[in-house]
Amino acid sequence: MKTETTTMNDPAVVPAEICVALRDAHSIALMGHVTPDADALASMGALWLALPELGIYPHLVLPEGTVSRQLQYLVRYAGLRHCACEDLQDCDLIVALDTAKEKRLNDNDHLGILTNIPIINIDHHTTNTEFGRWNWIVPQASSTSELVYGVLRELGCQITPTIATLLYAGIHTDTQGFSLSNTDPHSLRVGHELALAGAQIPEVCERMHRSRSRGEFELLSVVYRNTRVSDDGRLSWSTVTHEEIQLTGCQASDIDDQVEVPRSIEGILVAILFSEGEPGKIRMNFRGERGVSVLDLAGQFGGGGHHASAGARQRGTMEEITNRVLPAALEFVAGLEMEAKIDDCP
Ligand SMILES: [Mn+2]
Repeated sequence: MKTETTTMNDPAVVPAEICVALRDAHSIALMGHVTPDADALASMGALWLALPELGIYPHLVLPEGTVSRQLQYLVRYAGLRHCACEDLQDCDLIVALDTAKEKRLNDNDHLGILTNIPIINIDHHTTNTEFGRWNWIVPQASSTSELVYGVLRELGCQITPTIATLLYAGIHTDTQGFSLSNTDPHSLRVGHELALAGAQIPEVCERMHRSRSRGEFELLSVVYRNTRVSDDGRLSWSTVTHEEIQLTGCQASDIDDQVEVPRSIEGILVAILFSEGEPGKIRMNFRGERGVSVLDLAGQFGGGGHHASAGARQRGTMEEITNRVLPAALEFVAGLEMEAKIDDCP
């Protein structure tokens, strides 16, 4: 289907066409990406809660079993409910949120029903393929939640404390508590406005940072134990095999931000976590520090995402994939013209 708008760059300017399309719709399917994170859940949930006020009937496509244990509190808190297939029969619009590619949509059984329905695509992934009829892709935005906040404001929706808490959780997570390089005046301003609207910040922080299960804690200890650093101190990586994940009692959906463990070492420019959620399928999380873009590196292995945060998947054993990826990663960091240490930290 023909693309009607692609507006980029400014998280504060909501394309008018998107608001018109939302207002004109009768029944909407809200979708996020597979293994939804807090940003995807919050973006979907906020629209789901807010749109009925405008006489628009949204349906959440959020198949059972796709939300990690750590994020189920958001589902419970906002009372999010996965729609039935028959609910989607009358849908005249899809809103895709936080999803870089159409095939990453978390839609399982629904795809058949939803073909040929126009899509509004709201996202902040640099590698978004602009698969929608209307695309609002803002790589500079901290999160899709930040963009959804703008949409709700533009539509004149009330930002209830529940909606504020959801969106705050989305922004908080994608900025890691406003600590990553995507933290800027606009994301801080939206955070501020959400706080004023009643976002439950201490609860979000406790859920995000101090609510690990024993299994997730064990999984982290495996990631710490398996962390390695290159001789030049620029690359760090860790691995978790399917067997190791199973031994901790965790599942593939529990692999989320554990790449922060190898990333946390001083002087690291690129960190990678290799995880085998399903036997023979290796997922890679790439992170770049101090402005280093890992997009090209992830792209070499069929992946994508953001400059500072990208992912890829490959089939093979852990040994095969690390043997394939690590030489490329070592070569990549060796080629970076950058000192491995910051001398004068703020
Ligand atoms: Mn996001």
